[in-house]
Formats: sequence, C-alpha cells, structure tokens
Amino acid sequence: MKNFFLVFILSGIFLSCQIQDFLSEYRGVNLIENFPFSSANWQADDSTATYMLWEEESSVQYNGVNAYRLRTVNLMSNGDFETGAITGWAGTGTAALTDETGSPLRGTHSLKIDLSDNGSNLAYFDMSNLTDAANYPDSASMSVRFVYKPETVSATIPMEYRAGLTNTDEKAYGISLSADSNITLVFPSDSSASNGFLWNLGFASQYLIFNSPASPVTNMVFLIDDVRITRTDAPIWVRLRLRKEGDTPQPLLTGTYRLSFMVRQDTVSANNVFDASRISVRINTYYDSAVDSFIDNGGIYGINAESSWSSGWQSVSTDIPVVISAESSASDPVMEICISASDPSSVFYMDAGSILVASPSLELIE
Ligand SMILES: [Ca+2]
Repeated sequence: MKNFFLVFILSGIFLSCQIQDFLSEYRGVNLIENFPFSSANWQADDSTATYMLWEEESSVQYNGVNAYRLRTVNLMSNGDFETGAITGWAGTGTAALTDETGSPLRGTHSLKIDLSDNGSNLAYFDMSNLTDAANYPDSASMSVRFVYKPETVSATIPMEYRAGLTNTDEKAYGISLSADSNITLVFPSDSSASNGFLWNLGFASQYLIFNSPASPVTNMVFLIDDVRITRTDAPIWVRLRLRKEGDTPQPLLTGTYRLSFMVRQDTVSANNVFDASRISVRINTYYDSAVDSFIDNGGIYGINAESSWSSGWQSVSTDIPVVISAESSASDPVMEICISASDPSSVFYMDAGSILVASPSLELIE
C-alpha cells in the first residue's frame, strides 16, 4: 500500500513537471515578435481612408520604433464644424442655422440653431450627405454622438430620426433634449432613452432632426458640436493572420492568449479627428479557404480609454481563450488578431476616434 501511494505521489509530481515544462516553452515568449505594427503585416479592412486610417506616424516613437495610427473616421465630414461650414445642415420655415464662433462648445466653431417663434420650424441633417452614404446597406446601424448645450431654450427640444421631414414620416428614434441652459450634454452617454441610438430605417432617406415643440415658443436657441456618426458594420479593423506553425517561435495551440500592446491618444491634431473613447480587440479562428478570409467569429473585447492615454504610452492587455482548429491545412492561417480604434459591439460604444499603437505582443499564458 505504501508503495502504491509513493507511485501515486511520484506520478503526480511527474505530471505537474510535464505541464510546467510544456508551458515554460511559451512563458515570456512574444509569439508575434516578428510582426510589429506595419501596413504589410497588419492588413487594414479599408485602405481608402473612407472608414478607417492605418498609417505610420514618424513623429512619434516607442522604443525607437515609429508608432502606427489607427483611426475610425467620422462619416460626417465636418462634424466638429471647425472648417466654419455647416454643409449638409438645413432648416425649414424661419429656422436659422449659423456658425457660432463667439462662445463655441468645442474648439473654435459650433453649430448654432435657432428655432424660435414658429411651431413648425425644424433643423435637420440629411444623412445622404454622410461619406459613402449611397453604399450603406439598408441594415446599417448608425451610431450618433454629439454635444449639446441650450443657450436660451424655454421648452425641451424633440430630437428625432425620421424617414422624412414631417411628423407623419416614419420615426426610428426620438428623445427630448433638456432646456436647462446650465448644462452641456454628451450623447448618447447622457441619454436616458432605453432604445439607445440604434437607428435604422433602411438607408434610402433618413434625417437627423431637431424639431419644434408642439406649441411655438419665443426662445429656442441651442448649440451642437462634435457630431460623430459611424456604422457598426463598417470595415474598421486591422488584422494579422498566423499559421499554426511557421509564423511564430512556438506552434499555436488551443489555450488562453494574452494580447497586449502600447497605446496613446493621437498627438497630431486635425479637424474632425477625436480621441478614441474606447478601442477593441478580437481573435478570429474560423478561416474560410474558399474566399481566403476569416469569419468574424471572435468575441469583441472592448477597452475604455483612460485619461493617462493622453499623457504618454500606456500598456493595454486582454486575455482571450482561443480554440485552434485541428483540421486546418498547414498553409492556411488558424488565427486572425484584430484591433480597432472603436468598439462596434454596440452602438453605445461605437465612436469615431484616433489612437496611436506600438509594440504588439501575444503570449500563451495557460
Ligand atoms: Ca467645434
């Protein structure tokens, strides 16, 4: 009996040593050390700068290596109004839309809207003016974010998303904007509406509308700024493909991987460019050789931006369980690492933002 226990204990020690040995070959090993961020290694979904930007930034380095810029583009081309133009915006009746430079909300220009004295005035943005709008699928879910401040407002303002400009046209969404001139509201985070900003009427004809209250009021003057409109289904990822063997110092196995890299907010300011509010990563594992692309089967892991990202490089890290296909051909990739400057998992998270990244690392941790 004694010997039995001894063998049992010894075999247990032997097994645990084996497991430790197995992991030790991976511990501390950056499996993607041969794939720093670059346009060649990490392929952008869209290389036309319509929906995203992926480019080297030679004025910023991390450990002597140039940073890369990852950006989700604002589909409203002058959403921060900093060019001074209000292209795409219009009003009905005696509505007045002007470029506000005296007391702008953000930057040096805002949109001022005056809907006073007429119960049928409204201000609107025709969504067909968005970049590439003619090519949106009818199923496109739009995320709309903006900053709002009442100036002299004596009633709440109905903000709506409609198929046309009259109150009988189909409405996908509506909220009441506060009349309290002491506050600045940032939407959608300050929205209490439960259906959020998931707006989808089919994309033939759509309008973002600031409507009048039912009865005319004397004072209806407010400011709008930093309007950011994005599509959750847009091509906004950079992707790195890896084969099971040959690309990495050790073969890729099923397990939990730690994906990490350095981030900082974009240091090069430009009109209509915003700090990333949230970035995301995913790892896809379903490769379709017939079309030579991965299915987006990996769960999306969002990472909220922190204030420290504005002052310098910070490390971000996500642990992701990955099942590697056992049946793949040796020449086919088995893993696709994806990074986005926004988080398309929800219209509440989706945003137009720009981030600098450097020094990617992938480690098998368990
Ligand atoms: Ca502005």
